[in-house]
Amino acid sequence: MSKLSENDIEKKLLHLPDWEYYDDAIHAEFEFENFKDCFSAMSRIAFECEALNHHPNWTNVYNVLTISLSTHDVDGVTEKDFKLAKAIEYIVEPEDE
Ligand code: H2B
Repeated sequence: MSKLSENDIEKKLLHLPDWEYYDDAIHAEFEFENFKDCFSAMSRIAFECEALNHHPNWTNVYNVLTISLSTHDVDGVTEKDFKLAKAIEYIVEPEDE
């Protein structure tokens, strides 16, 4: 899986308005009603990560989930990160799909 150029990443991000690119990764923050809803989304995302064999750097504070996606193997962003970002969007904001 090859590292995408900054230009390619910015073009792809036009379809993913919740995400931004900096520090060789794409980042998003999602806020939920409460901790239960947040952790429930995290569990669903975790299954998707296992299915894709691609895993986020993430932190959770009460009802907020902060996610960074990059491909460690290439020290940058690849198609794998976009595939996972789209799966996360579908889980977190299904009405937007
Ligand atoms: N997740 C992420 N985000 N980047 C990787 O390079 C990566 C991963 N590599 N999950 C995978 C697992 C690799 O370690 C296994 C062996 O395929």
